[in-house]
Amino acid sequence: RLYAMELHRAVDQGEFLLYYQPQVNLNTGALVGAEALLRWHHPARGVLTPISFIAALESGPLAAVVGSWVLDEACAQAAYWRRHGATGFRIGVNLFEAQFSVGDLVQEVMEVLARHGLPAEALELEITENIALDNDEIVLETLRKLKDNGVGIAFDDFGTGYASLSLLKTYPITRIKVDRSFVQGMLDHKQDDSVVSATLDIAHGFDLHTIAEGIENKGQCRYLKQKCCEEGQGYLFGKPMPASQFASLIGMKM
Ligand code: G
Ligand code: G
Ligand code: NA
Ligand code: MN
Repeated sequence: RLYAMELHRAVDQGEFLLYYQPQVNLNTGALVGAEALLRWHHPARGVLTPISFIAALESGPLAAVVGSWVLDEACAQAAYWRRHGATGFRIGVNLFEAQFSVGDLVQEVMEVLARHGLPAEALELEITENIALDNDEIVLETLRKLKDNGVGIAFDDFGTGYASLSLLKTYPITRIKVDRSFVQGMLDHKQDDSVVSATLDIAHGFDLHTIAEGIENKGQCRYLKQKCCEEGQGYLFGKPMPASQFASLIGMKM
């Protein structure tokens, strides 16, 4: 595909950037953190979302390199915001599967945290079921060590895969992210509602933290709060935005 060559250039020329989407405590409304989301500032096509390039990136040789960059950049940004007033701020970073098989991810994460002076608790790594299923021995051991070191592990897109429930018992998860497809349907379709309700029940049963994705209106927000979902993320609170814009959202200069 056309993108394979272009991705090399993007890495070399530093064409990737991160957007940040706010995460809030549903009870207090307080900003608790952000998810870092990859964007590609393509010289001809403008700012691209992962939908147009993530498959090419994941199937090529550059996923681990880009993943390392994302981790470093997001941690640097979070450390800066914490130093400038956003105390307790947490950053969510999505992992690529390739990051588990190239080099030592535990060592890399701990070095990045140390370099930026970011406590382990301020970082939450997001994994999907695909990552958990493919490589399970290495992934399991890596995640266990990271969790033992205090790093948060969020199970992304929960409920959309085939094995979400069995993975919960084995994997060292600290938070479930209720997938936005269920959140968006939950007030109109009882099937979606039952997935959301069951997911939150399970999370509570496993003593896991919870966040719901894709909250777009106050009705959804109110309903999730009533179901004791701790945190939320979605257009109601803010779209993914560049760091400069996120900084002004939290009343901070860059
Ligand atoms: O930003 P957007 O909401 O369009 O993201 C679409 C998808 O791309 C999400 O499912 C997210 O998990 C994935 N994604 C976004 N940024 C990153 C990243 O930095 N690393 C990895 N591995 N996946 C990402
Ligand atoms: O990691 P994940 O694939 O879940 O990435 C989140 C994706 O969801 C991003 O592409 C982001 O742009 C998108 N997103 C975040 N909040 C909302 C929302 O409230 N509504 C919709 N439709 N999409 C959202
Ligand atoms: Na994610
Ligand atoms: Mn998600």
